Amino acid sequence: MAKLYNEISRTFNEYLLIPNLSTPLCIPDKIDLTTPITRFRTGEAHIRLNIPFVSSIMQAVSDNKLAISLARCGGLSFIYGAQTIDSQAEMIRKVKKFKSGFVVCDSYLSPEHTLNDILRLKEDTGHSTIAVTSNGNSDGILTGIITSRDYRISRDSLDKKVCHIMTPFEALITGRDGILLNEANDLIWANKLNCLPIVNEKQQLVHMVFRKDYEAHKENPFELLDEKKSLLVGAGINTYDYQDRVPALLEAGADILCLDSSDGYSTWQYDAITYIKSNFPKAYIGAGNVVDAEGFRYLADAGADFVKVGIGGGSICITREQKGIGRGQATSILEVACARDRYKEETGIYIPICSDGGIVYDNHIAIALAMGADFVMMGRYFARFDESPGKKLKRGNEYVKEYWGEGSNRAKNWQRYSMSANKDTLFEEGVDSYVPYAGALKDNLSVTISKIKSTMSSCGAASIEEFQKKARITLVSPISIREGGAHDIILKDKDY
Ligand code: RVP
Repeated sequence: MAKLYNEISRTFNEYLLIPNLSTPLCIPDKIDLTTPITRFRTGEAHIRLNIPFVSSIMQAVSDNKLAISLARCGGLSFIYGAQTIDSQAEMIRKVKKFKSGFVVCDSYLSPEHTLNDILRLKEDTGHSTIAVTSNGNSDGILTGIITSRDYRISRDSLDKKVCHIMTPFEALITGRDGILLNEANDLIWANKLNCLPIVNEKQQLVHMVFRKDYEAHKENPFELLDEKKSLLVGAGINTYDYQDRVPALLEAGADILCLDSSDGYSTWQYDAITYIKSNFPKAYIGAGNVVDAEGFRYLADAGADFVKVGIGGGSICITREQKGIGRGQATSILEVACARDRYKEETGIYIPICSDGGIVYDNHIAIALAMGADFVMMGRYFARFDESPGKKLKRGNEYVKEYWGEGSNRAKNWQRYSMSANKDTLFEEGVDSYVPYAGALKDNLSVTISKIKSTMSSCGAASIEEFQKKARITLVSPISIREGGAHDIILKDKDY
């Protein structure tokens, strides 16, 4: 007969935290949000995030642009794996090459192009600074720079050639490749420049530094950096082509990998982890997703560096509806966190767990951490921002961004869902949707972080570890949940 669980499977929304004594030791400014992402024994080196957020392994979420923005704020992205090995490796390379304040130019023309070409390119890229090179490509010799101050649309003919519009190389002040950001900024200020092209010994353009970015790059205290000062980045992999994909991603500089599957309690994940650990002993690899102690233990024994928890809770996910499998996210985290703590007592090894999917409100993040998650993975949350790959569209009076599940027909990520190498998925486990557009990642993240710190202050905790030890959590009735929002009043403004 089937085993029937006695307890109800619950979500984050059904719980609240009871405040503890707050003291000057846990005011928001003193709160440390760093958290482990790879397994360790006490005192052993391991990778830590500076904030407990990672972005989902999804085509609508984690490309190189979002990865750069999130790592600059202290979190980490797992670049989506449902793409060719080459293009995923290229995205990883772009993140690793990113240098704060050094912009990679995306607008090139040759001296023979015309003002018309300038206007068209500006429209396409949204950027007004254009590099002029001998062949019109990034590998040509830099011959000049164009900015919008170099031409007047009302006076100049659209046929006017770029070579007559640009500021020629000889008249430019440039920096040498290898220059430090503060040296570049000194040159900008001393020469009253708006933009400083950085060139290599072959006179090719390698970067540009802009005056307008000065403030933005002065300080990013939580940037997640490796020992060479490059941003950290993760990559999603599958259980089918890892023998080819993993070496390419590691070669490109991926700092941590994650097996991406809707159901990770499988022999395929075990085999993939043991293969990767024996062939690339320095590689870090997360695995999942699981929802119970057995699943956790299986992947922990296989050698997973972290374990991802959650089936069916994602905002775009219809796995529970389609297959009847899954578990409430809160119940899953509580059980897996216990299993993780037992594993630590037994073996001395701490394996971080990640709560993946189903975060609707910022308070759910705090509750997930309090329940034992070391960090959270979010898709919908990040899909709303400028930096995500989805298109921004206007629907009625509001702006939205596209957000589609990896189990949708649009994503065609059969490797995440299939248990055989059958590329024809017969049913969808995800939907194609919109999410409200929310602006820049950094602005939104800073509000979310303030809320989490404020919750931790109320609970008397100055670190995530302390929060997990001290948290007191209560189940709430449906009526109490209703009481949690504004109620029994007439709201003046719905967007409060
Ligand atoms: P959410 O943050 O609630 O949008 O959930 C994102 C998570 O949902 C992902 O990290 C992944 O685990 C899961 N997902 C992604 N695609 C699908 C699907 O199509 N069913 N589910």
